[in-house]
Amino acid sequence: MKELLEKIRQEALAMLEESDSLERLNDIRVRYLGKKGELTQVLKSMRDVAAEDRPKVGQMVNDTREALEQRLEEAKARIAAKQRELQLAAETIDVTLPAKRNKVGHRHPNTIAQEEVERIFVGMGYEVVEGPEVELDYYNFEALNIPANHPAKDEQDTFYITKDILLRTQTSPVQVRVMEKKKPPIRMIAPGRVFRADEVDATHSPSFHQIEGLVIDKNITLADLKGTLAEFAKEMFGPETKVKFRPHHFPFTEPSAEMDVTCFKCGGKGCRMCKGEGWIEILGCGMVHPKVLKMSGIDPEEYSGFAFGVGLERITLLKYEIDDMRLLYENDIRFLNQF
Ligand code: 2U9
Repeated sequence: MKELLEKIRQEALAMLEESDSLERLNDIRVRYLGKKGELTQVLKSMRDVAAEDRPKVGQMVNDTREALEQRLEEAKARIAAKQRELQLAAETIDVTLPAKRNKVGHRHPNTIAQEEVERIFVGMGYEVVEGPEVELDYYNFEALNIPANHPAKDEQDTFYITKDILLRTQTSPVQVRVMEKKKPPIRMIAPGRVFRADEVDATHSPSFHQIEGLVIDKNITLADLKGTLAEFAKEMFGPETKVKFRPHHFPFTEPSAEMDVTCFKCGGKGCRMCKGEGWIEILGCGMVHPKVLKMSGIDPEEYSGFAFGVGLERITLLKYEIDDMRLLYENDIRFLNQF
């Protein structure tokens, strides 16, 4: 028995010395100490040992078991340390290598133009306000003095969801909601997506963006409108930019006008950009109609205001001299990479 135990011990220890993986260690453990392992078999055969020898033999089996378990643990630690060493060597990072550049892309030209407009008005103390793209007919039309029989309300121009709910055709409803909630003074711009049932071409899309502005306070006059928009034009298109106002009509403003800026390409002489005119139409504007103020709970006797609206895509196309609006929506990387 003693010889057998010594043989098992020598054999197992030699195997442990030579093993170089945790899987191999496990195999050795199972082979000697497992349920059907060699040492376990010896333990089972104790029945055949004479009663007076049993304690001694039992002690020897236990010693062998303990020795094997201890060596097993040592081998485990040795192999784990070796593996960690190899792993660290394989994962060494050369911090002197040049860094790989991350491709992060950049903002869309429309976003760049929108943020530029926002920056200018925020600098003049305006708040940027957003509102829902799905709107009530009341906020999109009624509250803006656009009566039921107005051509803009025609099914052809507006995407209706139900009789009373639609996709907003302008961002004006955002301003109406602010007027209802807030006592003047109000100084805000409302940028956002709007929808009109237009066919797609170089200058039209069923979904485009506007930035509208609204100022309401005591004693606001046409002079405030002109001064503010002239300043905006200078900041946006260059300090030499001049503006001119042509009378126009909008249901929500009275009087109303369209504003042109001197062509920032030729300075007003006339070129391809301004189609020889020297002037480029930029936005619509006017003094807020007293009816519009009244409908949203602002007393037109006490307060007055001005409003304006800019088509964002128009500004983007001009700024970057792009001749087709569709390019802004196609997301062709060869086009977008240029900005
Ligand atoms: C309230 C009162 C008045 C907003 C205004 C315009 C003039 C205008 C166009 C520009 C190009 C629309 O995208 S476009 O086709 N907009 O000309 N918008 S005044 O007037 C308001 C807004 C809200 C309560």
